[in-house]
Amino acid sequence: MTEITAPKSSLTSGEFTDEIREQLKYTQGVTPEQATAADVYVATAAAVRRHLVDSWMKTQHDMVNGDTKAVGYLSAEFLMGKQLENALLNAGLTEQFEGAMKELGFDTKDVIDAEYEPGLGNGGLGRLAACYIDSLASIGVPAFGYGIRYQYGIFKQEFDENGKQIETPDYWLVNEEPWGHVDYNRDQRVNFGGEVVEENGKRVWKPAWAVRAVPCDYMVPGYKSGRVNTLRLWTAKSYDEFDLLTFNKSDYLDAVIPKVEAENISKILYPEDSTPQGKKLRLEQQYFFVSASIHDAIRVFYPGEKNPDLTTLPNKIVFQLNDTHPVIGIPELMRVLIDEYGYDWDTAWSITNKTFNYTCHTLLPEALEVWPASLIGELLPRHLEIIKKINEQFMAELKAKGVADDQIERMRIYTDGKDASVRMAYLATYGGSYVNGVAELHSELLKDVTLKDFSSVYPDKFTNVTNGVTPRRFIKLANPRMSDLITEGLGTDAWLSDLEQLKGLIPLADDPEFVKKFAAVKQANKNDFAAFAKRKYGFDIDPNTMFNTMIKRLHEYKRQALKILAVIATYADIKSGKVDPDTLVPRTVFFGAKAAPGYYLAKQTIQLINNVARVINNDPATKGKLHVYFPWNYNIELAQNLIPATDLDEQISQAGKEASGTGNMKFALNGALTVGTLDGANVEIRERVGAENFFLFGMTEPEVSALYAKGYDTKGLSREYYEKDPQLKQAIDMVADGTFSDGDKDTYKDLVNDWLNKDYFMTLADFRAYMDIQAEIEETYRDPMKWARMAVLNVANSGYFSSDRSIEDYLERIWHTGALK
Ligand code: NBG
Repeated sequence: MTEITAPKSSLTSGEFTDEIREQLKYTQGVTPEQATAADVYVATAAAVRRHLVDSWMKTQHDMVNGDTKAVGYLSAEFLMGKQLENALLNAGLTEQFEGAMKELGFDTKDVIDAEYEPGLGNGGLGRLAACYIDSLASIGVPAFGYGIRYQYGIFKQEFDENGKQIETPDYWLVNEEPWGHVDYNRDQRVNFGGEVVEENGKRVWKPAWAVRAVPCDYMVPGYKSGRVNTLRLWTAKSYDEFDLLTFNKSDYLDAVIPKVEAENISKILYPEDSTPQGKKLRLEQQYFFVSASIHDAIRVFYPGEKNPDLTTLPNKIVFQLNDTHPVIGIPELMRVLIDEYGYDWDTAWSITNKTFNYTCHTLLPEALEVWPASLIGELLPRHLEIIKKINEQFMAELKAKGVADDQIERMRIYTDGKDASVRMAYLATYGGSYVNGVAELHSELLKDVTLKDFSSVYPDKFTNVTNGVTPRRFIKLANPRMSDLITEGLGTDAWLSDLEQLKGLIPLADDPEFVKKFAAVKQANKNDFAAFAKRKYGFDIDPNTMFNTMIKRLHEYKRQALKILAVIATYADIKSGKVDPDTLVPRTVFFGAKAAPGYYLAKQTIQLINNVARVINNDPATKGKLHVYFPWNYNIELAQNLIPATDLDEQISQAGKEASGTGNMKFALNGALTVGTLDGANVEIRERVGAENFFLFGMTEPEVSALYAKGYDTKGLSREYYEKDPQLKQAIDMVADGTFSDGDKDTYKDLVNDWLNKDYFMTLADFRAYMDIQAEIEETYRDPMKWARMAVLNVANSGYFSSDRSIEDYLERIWHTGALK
């Protein structure tokens, strides 16, 4: 085995140029003169991979042969973002790349732009998984990310001429994808359907069909660790490419049905699940990648062994269940141990229990998956038997512990009766060792509300790991100017692997020179963003306005509606002459958000925002004072460009609804100030950056609960807020009267109806507090040095929110393992 290769700082630009030339010639088959930016991108990717291969192999070798337990991060989503710059950074080849591009006559931007961003995730949960595998590799913990290589990622968002969201398929594999290595020789068979029969006193699953799971491996290079882990994403293939008999009968299309059915499993991220077929496909996906991954881990850790001693499995790998999507892994491992390897139930249970842990990422009941037992029975009959038996054992255990009958009933994993179903969160809580929430408040609410029955019986299972983000991508790559300034301020760049070192910036907040430089960095980033937005979207943005940003999935609980109502209210005040626009802080408001295709009110909100933008941006009355932009298709690239340019970040969810948030961390770390509620990780951000450097507003979680108890959403109490607040009333009336729909009063009627009669997420109840805090924000912004000082203190005190720290917490509290020696 070769030694761990430290980043190749010794490689010259000239040598790297030659390596790229060689790839162009032998892989791409083009001369440097013929090459396009896309060719150079592919060739560079291949050249970088070569520098990572030795470390990758060495890491795998040490993982299997050493005594350090590995982590298997099972996740339906990995939202990786573009790979090239990150791989260059972690391979220590950034400068060589810049030199090589000069020599070859290419603009680095064009080459980086040629990469198509893979969208194999929806939002925070998938991006968190990507940050975590970056940190695992950077700390040197051996790990696999296990997931699905969807052929289509999250939809591509466009807006039509009415401002409505249009979803188009995101065929990210349209061009050569140079990062993944498809490994047909390490495939796995995944069975489905059929029945379970009794044979020699044993339950035997006779599946009806099978698909072939083919892994595609992505290297996950650590930053300056010399370690490279693996992201293994599975593709579904058919064992029957083609049915010749059918074809010969001239049923050409029917001949490929089995192939199409098999390949559908990895076709698309989160298929619409409002139909029974959609539900079935989702469960198929979940089982597909989890089953393949579990078998893969056994193959990796017990190479060539016919009768491996799987009682040692928990010493080899610990599986983290990223939300409920991979929870079918618990009965799957039981089945593998009992049916395939002959272990008795109790031994299998003990192994399984030690091997799995569960992270919950939500408090919204609808996001905790519950599967109809009939569906599990149809697709995975043996698993349903095992789940029922787990449930029996569980209930007996609870009884033995003296738990009251009504509580035991509430805690059922498997619910009997005609709508029998399986509660995946409960299965995960009982079936694994630990359960964690993703921010302190969230973990408390999980313990005290959502999973209260469980925490009362198994208090030691519950813990918290507050989310984090990787500083490599979200500071170093996204914000090179600020990174340089930080390095200058601290006299070292060691902060990139130990983010708490940012604390060293605290004294510099009182150094006017440093604060001025910091403000200049922000301004330069804003100028850059304006240019980027012009290039990409055709927007004409004034970089000398306050950049006020709200980027995240579109959901009622996140309350984009609150933001847009506040914008409308300000607009109305200008129009009516109540406010002299010259007294306002000029502001550009940015939204970025995708709405789930079937989520009606979320889509109406998008349409409203687009039309508010259209009306305001074309009104001379607000010119230069208030503008709204909604760049479509929000993705990692947009985040990396917009976050460093933002002055004010919106984290305004209804308290008690946002499990954590991770955007909030990225903004604070890039010197944006936050306006936010006491929700999710906002609470911890505020604690750390200091209450005086955070714009807090709105009801707290207990206040929200109290207002529900009064019947806020059921008795239509929101209308009282509307009636008594003229500014709010005017804003809503403008939405209703057609101001933003060319006079049509019907366009937003469902949205308006919802606000006035239900308003479950209490947008109206928090409106006044929100307007008041915005006034305070304006006052603060008028003093640029004060604002910049607060921003410096946000950066200096947010080091805790590095995903390296989150991983250290997982290692200590849940995984009980560490870096390779
Ligand atoms: C999301 C939460 C966010 C959180 C991310 C990552 C799901 C189910 N949950 O608040 O809404 O930051 O997970 O933990 O996507």
